[in-house]
Amino acid sequence: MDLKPFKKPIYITRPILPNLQAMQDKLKQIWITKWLSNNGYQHRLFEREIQKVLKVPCVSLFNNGTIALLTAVRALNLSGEVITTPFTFPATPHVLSWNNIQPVFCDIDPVSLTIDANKIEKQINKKTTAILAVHVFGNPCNIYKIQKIASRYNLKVIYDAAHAFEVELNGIGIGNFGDLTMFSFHPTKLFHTAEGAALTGKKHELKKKVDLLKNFGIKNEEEVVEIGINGKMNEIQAALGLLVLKIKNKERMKRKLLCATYRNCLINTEGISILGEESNIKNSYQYLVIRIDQKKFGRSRNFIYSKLKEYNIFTRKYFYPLCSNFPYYKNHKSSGSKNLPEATKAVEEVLSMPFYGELKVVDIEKICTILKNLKTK
Ligand code: T4K
Repeated sequence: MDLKPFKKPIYITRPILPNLQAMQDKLKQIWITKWLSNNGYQHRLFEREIQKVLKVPCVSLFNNGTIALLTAVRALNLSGEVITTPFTFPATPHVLSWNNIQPVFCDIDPVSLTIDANKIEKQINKKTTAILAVHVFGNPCNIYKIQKIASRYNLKVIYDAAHAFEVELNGIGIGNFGDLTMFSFHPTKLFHTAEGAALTGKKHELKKKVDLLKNFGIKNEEEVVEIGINGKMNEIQAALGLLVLKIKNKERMKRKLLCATYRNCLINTEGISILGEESNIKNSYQYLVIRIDQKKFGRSRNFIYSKLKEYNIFTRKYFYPLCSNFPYYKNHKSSGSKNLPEATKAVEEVLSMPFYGELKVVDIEKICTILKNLKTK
């Protein structure tokens, strides 16, 4: 096998794009109507389609995932403290701080890397109003245990499902759990609308409130009933979403094959494991994440990350550094590494590998061979 550096950079991901002519046809429709935003035809159509795909009772579309989360926090009237994970994208704790809420960091489960439900209760106090958990890399949280705790202490639950598009647990869409769930449609996601997102839930009254909040709180021309924001998805995003929906299954199938290739190539490599696939969970095929045990592999994650760059392979250290180590969070008592031993360990060991349908099986085989050759003998 030719192990020279790749000629073109290999990124962690590339967005899928519909046929350009199909998009031009959509744009033509939009041009004719001159309706570009504010719950137009494409938006209404796309919202209905997404509801079916995610198998949820209620959906509200948004301009991006961060604004959707920000709105979820408002819609549920959260205040005081919210328990969350440090092993996530900055958006997760930031939406709490932007709402003047203290994020309280809880350790993660060493296998799923989601919040450790067994460690949540000890962080609850009088100020706690909710749990904001992340289905990180598409791995579902321990939702039944989290729901039990939330019911016992009368807490709200928000799920950040930015990575969990179409994930199902025993056939149930992941957006049916908790009070509200956010799905991101950023171009780094398997399914995307260039920028965009959805909030899902079960209660129609709550959807009404979310829809008001994402539109400045405007009820009608005479009444503004909430302190809202502009979170609306526009017609071009919605039109793109309708077209990307048609090609996302093909991308899923390609990624399934690439995932199997990574597994076959790395299965016997001591010190490298791939984050799990479970039979009762429909996989999002969003990320392909490996974990490197430095003692067994002989090399650190950081060494591998840097070395792969020399081959034009651009992996990502998601989610390094832990959010609890950001300057404005690090002095909180929940941020100490003693409180977060598993997160502190995982964040030094995980690496997100190139994973998108444009890659060929031979590319993955080459990436894995280069990786395996880095092992100390
Ligand atoms: N919660 C969680 C758990 C999240 O992971 C995220 C976002 C959010 C909340 C917030 O949702 P949004 O507000 O974004 O909807 C990216 C994304 O910007 C971000 O959406 C995502 N998570 C995060 C995990 O990844 P970066 O800074 O790593 O992306 P960037 O620009 O370095 O792109 C990575 C690679 O993707 C590039 O090297 C090449 C490729 N790429 C990227 C873009 C933007 C393309 O090929 N085309 C593109 O248009 O954050």
